[in-house]
Amino acid sequence: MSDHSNLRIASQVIHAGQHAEPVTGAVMPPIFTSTTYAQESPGVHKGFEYSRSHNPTRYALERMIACLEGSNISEDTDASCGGFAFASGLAAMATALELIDAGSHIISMDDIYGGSNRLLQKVRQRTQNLDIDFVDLTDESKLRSAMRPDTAMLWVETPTNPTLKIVDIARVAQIAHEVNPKCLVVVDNTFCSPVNQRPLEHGADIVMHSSTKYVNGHSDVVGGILVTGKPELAERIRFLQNAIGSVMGPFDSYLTLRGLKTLDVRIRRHNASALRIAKHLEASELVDRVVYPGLESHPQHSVYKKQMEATGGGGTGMITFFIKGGLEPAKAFLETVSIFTLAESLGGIESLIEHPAIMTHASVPPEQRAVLGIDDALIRLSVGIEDCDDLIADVDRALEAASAKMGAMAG
Ligand code: P1T
Repeated sequence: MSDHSNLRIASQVIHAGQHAEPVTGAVMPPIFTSTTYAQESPGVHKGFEYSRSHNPTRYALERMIACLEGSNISEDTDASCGGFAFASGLAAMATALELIDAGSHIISMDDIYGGSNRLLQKVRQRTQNLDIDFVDLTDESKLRSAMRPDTAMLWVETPTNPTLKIVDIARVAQIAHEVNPKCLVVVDNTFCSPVNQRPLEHGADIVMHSSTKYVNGHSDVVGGILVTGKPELAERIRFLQNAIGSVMGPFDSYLTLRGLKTLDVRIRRHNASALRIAKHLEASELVDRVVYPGLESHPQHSVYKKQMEATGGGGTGMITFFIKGGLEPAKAFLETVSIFTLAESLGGIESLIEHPAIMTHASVPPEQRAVLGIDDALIRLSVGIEDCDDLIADVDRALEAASAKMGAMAG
């Protein structure tokens, strides 16, 4: 296989880690469904024994995402170049958490996906006796006071779900590694994809994705990814992926690889449309506040400029905004849109809209939601790749409905 690490990302998403299938020359990898592989003599085989441990279709996806995230591990060192695919984003996270011992101290970003929060607080605190501190990692002094010499993991999500805070990965990785060089810095890169942000380049040890979102991009596969650029960590993750067994299946691996091939063109459109819509919402007097990395009003806009790629827009297709008047106008907005679908999830080609307090973040304890500002006025948009003028017209209709509701409430 030729080295694709020097290509630009728009070329990498087509070629990275890919080689023609050796028997037939097929350009796209076949979907290898076989669960097991014939051996010539006990223990003598072609590198494939059993499909949980090794699957050629999954390897093709894993090598691709590893290269996109900037892992330099060669195929000779690790069969999937430090990339690992799982049955879901949470399965990837659960496997990453197995890298640390029972009773470990872990610091997590305070604002993270509700399901990630639930896995930490409602499962691993009990089963792994994890000692977890939720910290606002946009404030370095808070991280410095929370870090301990034995802190085993720093869990970063950036931009965060749903309030789109941006954590300076290089700074927090440096601080964590200064206090404990062995602390594993893991970055959930779901809201960006490697086109907009590559955390390994900023000092993270591991990148995680819910590939259900931008990486697959078509809202038809649930999956998760871990990538590391460190061979020793890759060996440990490979062991855990096989030992725990929550692997991505061959059909899902094929679909996700197919989706990845258009990642660069999709992301360009997501970013450009989201920037336009964010500016449009910011100009509306019915909206209290818009949070979007590419807007100068974003509190961490300077970190965005340093760390994320704008890629034709503002660094992501995700927008969060607070509508005036609270829950009733918010509901009117959510019920009126017709191109945006009211649904959980994000990162697909179709536009989605949701209400985090009632939907994706209902599992976050209400006191914590209040501190994070996930209130009834907060609406989250995942801007798809439809014609942006149609999306803006849809937003305008919904704003009118919200305005009518506000008028009725005042009257
Ligand atoms: O749903 P799953 O593939 O298991 O991934 C979980 C996950 C992890 N990390 C982030 C940042 C996420 O956004 C998610 C899933 N999020 C949603 C379903 C959502 O609507 O926010």
